[in-house]
Amino acid sequence: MGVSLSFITANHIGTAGHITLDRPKALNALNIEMVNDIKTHLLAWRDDPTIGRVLLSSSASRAFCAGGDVREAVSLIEADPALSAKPYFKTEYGLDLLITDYPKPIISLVDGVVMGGGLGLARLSDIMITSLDIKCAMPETAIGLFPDVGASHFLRRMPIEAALMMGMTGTMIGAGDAYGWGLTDYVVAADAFDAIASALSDLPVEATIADVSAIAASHHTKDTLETPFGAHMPMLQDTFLKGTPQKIAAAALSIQEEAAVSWAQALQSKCPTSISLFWHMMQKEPAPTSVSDAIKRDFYLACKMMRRPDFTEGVRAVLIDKDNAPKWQPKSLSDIGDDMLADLFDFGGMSPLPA
Ligand code: QUE
Repeated sequence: MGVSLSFITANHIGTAGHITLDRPKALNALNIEMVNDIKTHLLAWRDDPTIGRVLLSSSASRAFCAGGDVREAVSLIEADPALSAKPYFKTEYGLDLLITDYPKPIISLVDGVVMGGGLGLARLSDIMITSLDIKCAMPETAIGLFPDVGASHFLRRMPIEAALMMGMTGTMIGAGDAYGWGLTDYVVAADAFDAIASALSDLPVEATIADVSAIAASHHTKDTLETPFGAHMPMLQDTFLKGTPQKIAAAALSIQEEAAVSWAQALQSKCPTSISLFWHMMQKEPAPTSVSDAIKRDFYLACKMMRRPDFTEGVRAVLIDKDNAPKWQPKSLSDIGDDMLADLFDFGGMSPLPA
């Protein structure tokens, strides 16, 4: 009807490019159109000598970004089962690679929900600044996918037991634990975002990451941050360092503490293939040597996982019908053998993510 709606805004302010995610009703879940719009601006600004850096933020305090729009991925699979959701993952991971390799500093300003592909955007940025009030998770095991967007590289900033807890159970953490574990760089009051954005826009074009960091550091909170999970390090080690996913689930079941009970519940109810894939990727496969290597491997894995019934079933159960009762195939951690994992990590004959 001649009305064009865009789910992002892009503004050139001072020496900075500002990209603001603006799809608040979907918690800024990234659809293909948004990803392509972000790419277009990043590519134009990359060669623009009047732009020194790029800021990524959200128009709504409720959410920075809830992840990829996996409902869109599922509708692509239903429309063309042969092509499947390949164009969707190509587009999303393509943006992740562009951010990773971008020659100018990218700074994320993160408030509210930051999950999955949203945490990817935030953490693949050079500097991640969060508010005191974030809800941070890699929840993909709930939908039969796996922690992707380079998570097998960037989650290793944290202690491995914390990375495994986040990726296997999808547990949400707040700003204190994200900072304490090294996932985010700075924590500031949300009402400081405007001052930070304006200071970052006033820097000279040639300003460095160190100049950006100095501005972020000057706003870093003086409050003592709460670290509810940091207080549980021994329990995290007694659970997530116990060996195979089955052993980890058994260890969680044996601890009568609220946090461990919720881990046990997650490990019993979320997708067994997703949980096993993520554990295997973190503990058995060689660690990726760079975040772009991790993203490229994620593309192969996503191509395998989107053709399994668990992905469409998980999205149906959690996001479409919302019955929260997915029927996983296979249905338990004990059903997943080494042969199945070897097959998932065999990328022979597959096409790589285009550079
Ligand atoms: C696991 C996920 C996602 C999720 C929930 C999970 C995810 C995602 C969304 C989401 C949330 C709100 C929306 C939307 C999508 O939820 O990746 O379109 O409006 O994007 O348990 O991986």
